[in-house]
Amino acid sequence: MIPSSELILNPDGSIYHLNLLPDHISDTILTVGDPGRVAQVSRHFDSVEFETTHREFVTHVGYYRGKRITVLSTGMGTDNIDIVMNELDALVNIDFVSRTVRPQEERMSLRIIRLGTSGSLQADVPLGSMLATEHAVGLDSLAQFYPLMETGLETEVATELQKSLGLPYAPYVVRGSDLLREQLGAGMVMGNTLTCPGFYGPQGRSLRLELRIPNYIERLQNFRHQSAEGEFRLTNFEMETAGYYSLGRMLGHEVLSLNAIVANRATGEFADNAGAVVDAMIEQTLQRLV
Ligand code: R1P
Ligand code: URA
Repeated sequence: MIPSSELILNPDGSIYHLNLLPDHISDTILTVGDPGRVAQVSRHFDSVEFETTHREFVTHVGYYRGKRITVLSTGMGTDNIDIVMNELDALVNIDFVSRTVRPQEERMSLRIIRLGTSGSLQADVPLGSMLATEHAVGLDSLAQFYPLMETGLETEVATELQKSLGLPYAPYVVRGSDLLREQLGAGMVMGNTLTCPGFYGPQGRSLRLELRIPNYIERLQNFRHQSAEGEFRLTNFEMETAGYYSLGRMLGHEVLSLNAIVANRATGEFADNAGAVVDAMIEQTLQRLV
């Protein structure tokens, strides 16, 4: 039995941070960083059957062309993704009455799709692109606390990137769901996404503080790893994807991160129509889900 200090339920039986009951969610979940973006998604629904808000976690559940879909905001950073992934998994794979993990044959695999914004690292991934993440590279520390199993290629990339940046620790590298990427990412740029524990220094932005790693952006732009699978390069920055991909692998959920490119760090531009780029990605994803 999982004690109430570990599996924390609110007085109405809902899970602690997300404020959701098991019946509230669907098997397909769209996640966004910005709480304001939840309505940007659900305004396309035929109807909304349930809404709740707790801290940065805003949830709308409804129907899009007859398909039940949950859209949920996560806030920023992989620390929030630790909460979102563990609590979503608990909603489907833990019995809240007996406080026990469901047997393997009763466990459910969710489809979780991040619809986020991102900054491109490469000049040939321009503003307005939509990018589907193949590998996530975590510069944050979340996966250090879990038994993440990495493939040979993932470990090689992590080790080389650590060397190339002179980092005191190895990043973690995780490939996401090929199935979801092929289904929802068709025609998009396929990329390898660097998940950073911050928007400024960790993404090489220096306003008043100098950065410790010299030529940080150039090192990331020029990083290459050759393998039988081809050439690996880093394409974009954001703040959540590696959290999703690592916990998705360990918990058994299909996860995909889709990125609307709103900044380009190679050319120094920021999109003046970021909202429209995100809208296009939302509409295309909804259409592909039904
Ligand atoms: C930073 O501005 C935020 O934007 C990106 C980053 O991952 C970070 O959360 O994603 P969202 O637009 O989904 O929040
Ligand atoms: N989100 C990020 O994390 N970085 C960017 O440059 C743009 C959006």
